[in-house]
Amino acid sequence: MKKVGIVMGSDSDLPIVEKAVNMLESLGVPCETHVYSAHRTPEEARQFALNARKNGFGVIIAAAGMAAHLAGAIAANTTLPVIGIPCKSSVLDGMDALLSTVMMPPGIPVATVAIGGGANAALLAAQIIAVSDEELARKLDEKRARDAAVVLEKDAAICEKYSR
Ligand code: RP5
Repeated sequence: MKKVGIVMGSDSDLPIVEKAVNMLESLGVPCETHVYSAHRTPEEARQFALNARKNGFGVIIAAAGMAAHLAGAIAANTTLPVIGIPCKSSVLDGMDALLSTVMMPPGIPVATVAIGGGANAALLAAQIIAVSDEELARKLDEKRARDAAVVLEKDAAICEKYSR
């Protein structure tokens, strides 16, 4: 199976990235995680992206906050699918990172998830890999069914308690 590459701009992004790592682990999808910054270590970020396909990656997740150029900078150097996670900073609540990540110019796409959306980034990465992996597609279907069952249990409990 192809690996998911996870890159974060700073180790301060780790709480969000851990959600992605844990979700991938629960689905049995291998990942490799790094701290590379578009601004502080641009050459390492570039080399990671340039070599990602030949190093066995199928998708890259890039998490960054503030002037979040990491996902775009990675996408500029690979044609693998890149998923951006905008991370919330202390001053602008993540709107800065959201716009920096999502507003890519035509030609260099970044699939952007919600601010702090580590779990959905992992699920989207898994869905991309599952295009050519039926076993993983089955695991994703099973997870959807489990998640739906949890909601229906809550519905039954709330319906019983609050219906008059
Ligand atoms: C971004 O700047 C990082 O992705 C992080 O979200 C933010 C702050 O980084 P630190 O100052 O916490 O290292 O590049």
